[in-house]
Amino acid sequence: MKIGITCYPTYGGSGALATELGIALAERGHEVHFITYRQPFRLPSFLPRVWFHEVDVGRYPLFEYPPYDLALAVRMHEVVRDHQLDILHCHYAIPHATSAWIARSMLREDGRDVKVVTTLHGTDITIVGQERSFYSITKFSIEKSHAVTAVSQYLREETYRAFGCVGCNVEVIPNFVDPTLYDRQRHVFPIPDDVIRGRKVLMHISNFRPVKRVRDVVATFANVAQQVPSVLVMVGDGPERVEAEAEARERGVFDSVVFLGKIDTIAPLLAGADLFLLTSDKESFGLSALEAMASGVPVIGYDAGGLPEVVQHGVTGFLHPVGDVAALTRSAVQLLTDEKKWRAFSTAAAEDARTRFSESAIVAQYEALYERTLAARELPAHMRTPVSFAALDPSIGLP
Ligand code: GMT
Repeated sequence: MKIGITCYPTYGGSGALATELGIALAERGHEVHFITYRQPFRLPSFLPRVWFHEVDVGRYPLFEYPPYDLALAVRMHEVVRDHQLDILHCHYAIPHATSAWIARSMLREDGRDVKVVTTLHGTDITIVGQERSFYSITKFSIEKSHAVTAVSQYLREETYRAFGCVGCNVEVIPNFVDPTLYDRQRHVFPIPDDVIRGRKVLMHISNFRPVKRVRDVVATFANVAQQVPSVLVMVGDGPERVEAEAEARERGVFDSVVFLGKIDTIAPLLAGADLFLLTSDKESFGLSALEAMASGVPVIGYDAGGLPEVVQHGVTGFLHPVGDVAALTRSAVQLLTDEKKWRAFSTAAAEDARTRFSESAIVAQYEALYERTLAARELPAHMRTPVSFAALDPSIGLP
């Protein structure tokens, strides 16, 4: 098949997953075209059967807000036309699924067509998509996609709850990891010994957005450090980094926290971690938690969103109610002070990541979805049963 993939190319789970999926599809013999404004951060410069098409957004002085959605639609239209793509796979609904709908409408004017698959990743449904300014276009774009997937059961249900959906089918296809890359044995931990000095390593990786509650990461660490000699490695960057730094200063642990900023290749870092902390109050899946698990790192986090579908409480990590830093601390100390228990959790996490979230099995699910979508005949507009998106919660998004 010939597949176009559009995602956010910058640091973030949806872009990481979309890129890994594209690479895996190309390895299986498909032709893959990434269409976005920058080379995705996890895409190496050259791979057989992989193309990158940059979207150039004109910077005319009149445009206070340059219309990226339109430039993307134009590029999608060109790439589908010039490379005869079968599928446009949009990761994150806004604005990608909308641009795909425009591109498809333009193609149909030329007597061509393409099938649109949209994967919902998280805040496109749980936060941004529910904002008044985006609600109806998000609903419309999901409705107009030929197939829609969500990365967890939680996100599927949240899509139905927030947008209402009669006569549509959101399929759950979970995220996956490359088991050969996220392997504890394979890497040398890059942080020098004179920084770690024999202490336990707690790690957090994210885009430091408010939803991640990074102050809770630091607060948990500060409590743990009083009982177990340890260091906190913070990977990534974003609006709440200053808050995390402030929390570290206020709690007197700033010297034991290493802020690394944005790092593209995290597998070697995870290979040296003892615990992974993820304290989001809404996490549709938690790809970084899965990458940690695959690397044999137990996860401590909140029992929120789709994270319980990834982390098995008491087996591969511990999950506690949002805000319960004391419980996070207890679980962390328990694992860090009981070597036998830590080893059991570490082994279970690595195994679970490889079985329930196996790359080959999940990529095959996407292939099957593409095939079904291509095979499905579309009824002419006048014969289609209207899909009704009735907002179940009247407070969301409606004018
Ligand atoms: O939804 C977002 O804020 C962005 C997105 C990203 O690009 O990091 O994150 C979401 O997609 C990831 C990949 O599917 C999931 O692992 C994350 O849980 C999800 N983030 C949230 O739900 C906050």
